[in-house]
Amino acid sequence: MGKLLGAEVLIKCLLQENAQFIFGIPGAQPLGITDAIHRFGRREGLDFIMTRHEQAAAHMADTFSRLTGRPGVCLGTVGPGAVDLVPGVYEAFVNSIPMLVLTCQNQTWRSYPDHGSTQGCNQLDLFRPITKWSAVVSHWSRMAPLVQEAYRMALTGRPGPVHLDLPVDVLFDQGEEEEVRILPPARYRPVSGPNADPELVRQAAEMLAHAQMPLIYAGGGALRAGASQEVLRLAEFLGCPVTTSVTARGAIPEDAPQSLISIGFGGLAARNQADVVLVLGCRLGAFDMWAKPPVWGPPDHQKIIQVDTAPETLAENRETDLAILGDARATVRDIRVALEGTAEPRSENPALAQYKAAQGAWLQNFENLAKSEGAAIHPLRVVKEAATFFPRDAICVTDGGNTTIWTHYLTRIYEPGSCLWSGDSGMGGGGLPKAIAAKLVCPQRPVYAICGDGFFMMNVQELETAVRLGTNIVMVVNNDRAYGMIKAGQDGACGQRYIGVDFTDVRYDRMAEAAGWYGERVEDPQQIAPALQRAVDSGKPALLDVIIDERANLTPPDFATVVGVWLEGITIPQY
Ligand SMILES: Cc1ncc(C[n+]2csc(CCOP(=O)(O)OP(=O)(O)O)c2C)c(N)n1
Ligand SMILES: [Mg+2]
Repeated sequence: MGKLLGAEVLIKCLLQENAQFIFGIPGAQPLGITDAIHRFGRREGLDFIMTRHEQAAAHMADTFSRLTGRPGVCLGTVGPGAVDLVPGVYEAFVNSIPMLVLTCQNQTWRSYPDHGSTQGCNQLDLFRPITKWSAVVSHWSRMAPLVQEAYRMALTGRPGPVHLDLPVDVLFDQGEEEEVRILPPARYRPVSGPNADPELVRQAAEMLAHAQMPLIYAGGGALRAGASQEVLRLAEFLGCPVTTSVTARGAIPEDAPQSLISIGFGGLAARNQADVVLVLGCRLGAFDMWAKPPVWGPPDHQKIIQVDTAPETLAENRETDLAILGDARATVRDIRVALEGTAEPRSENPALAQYKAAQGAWLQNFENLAKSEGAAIHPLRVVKEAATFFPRDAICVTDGGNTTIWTHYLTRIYEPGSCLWSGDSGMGGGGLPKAIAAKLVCPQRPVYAICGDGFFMMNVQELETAVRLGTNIVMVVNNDRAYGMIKAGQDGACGQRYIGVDFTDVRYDRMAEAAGWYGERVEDPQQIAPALQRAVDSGKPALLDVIIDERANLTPPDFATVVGVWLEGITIPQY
């Protein structure tokens, strides 16, 4: 046995977790890490993916996690590199996405507190509010135990990003290989569960068996747990509908017989009228309308069974009738097994057909708008053409203000990890890096992104990354020359006094071409589908710069509801 650098111990621990990639930008302090990847990491299955901004690296690590279930890893050098990671880490934190955030740090003897080093930064305090856990590896001997603890923290309870700060002297320090315990994950963290208390499972089964109109509401925890099949089996047994939170689309196929689209009238009615709701892995936050009336039923009439891996999430926002600590997939399976032993399968609840009919009528309005042949392209036309063009297993990324709202209306999602967006964080700018990472992680699946022109430009530097990695994605930029969503707010609330919302005309297609992409500007609605075909046929990453009807983009559906989520309780004076 020989000597190992601190950086080598780190890489060996990441290899145990099958981390596959470190996304980031190199620097002087990370030299030990990148060189270890070059010398043996790559050969053994861990590569370095360079981005052109650390924010993009964090979004890519988040995407890796969503698509593989394993925490993505991102890296920034001390000071600026660490600070640049923040937006992407924030998004993962808000959405409970497990991730390992690595930052390099100046020498232990001149940090905490820093006293004048270049790039000096208190990175522990920087990341504390946007990670679950944050630690400095202050000695070579602590590297393996702290990496292992980081994974344990990221993956247990409510999952989320964790942060390790790596001083450069520790990374280059050497120790005896025999003194370090590089272990397989099962030796230092749970690899499944937790399993629910059988008595609570029995009570849940009884409540569901006696319900008039049960409903299953699947959140991000159900998505992460891979609960799809179990949820559908339970719904079949109960003959009941299933709907998801807007951030857990794909937890069940949206065309499954029991599925009601999250934002659709059917799904909303079911949420309001169900007498027992089984909530799976969901915090019941603002986008869930806090699980309170008028959207949900009042607590006296609607019982809630809430299942979560995080005890602090149970009953956080809505009082529960039964709180169960447990993994969504295992708990749903246990409830079904308990039901099969005590009750008969139920025929389909008659309400489901009514909800489906309401959903169909609601959707029809948008389908009609999407057929619009007007010279100015309606945003829904773009969404519909793209959703129709790409196959069922495509991954759809969306990033934009009103563009994101439109995209949710006419895309249908059929499997976990197929709808990537900022969710509860509202974080703009992740679209391009997420699409690149999705293609890197799932090269067999078509990946397309529908982005607003505003948010697309927030990480436009990654155009080069896509070419370098050979990730042939299709990027559709909905070009209204504006921060449309904010302009819409100024339209409605500020008497059309527009400020800080209008752009000049930019040829996004030519920017993409300059980076080696296929690019095309689309101004005729009839040309959207042929342009998508040319994009795919180009054999390159491809960008369609679609000039959309800027007036139409100011009036997305249910805009007042969305604004109501942000400005709840606020009265805006009229001038
Ligand atoms: C990083 C970030 N900055 C600002 C905002 C506030 N914001 C919400 S929507 C929006 C406009 C987005 O414009 P665009 O991407 O062009 O989409 P559009 O609304 O025009 O369809 C802005 C600035 C945000 N959500 N995220
Ligand atoms: Mg815009």
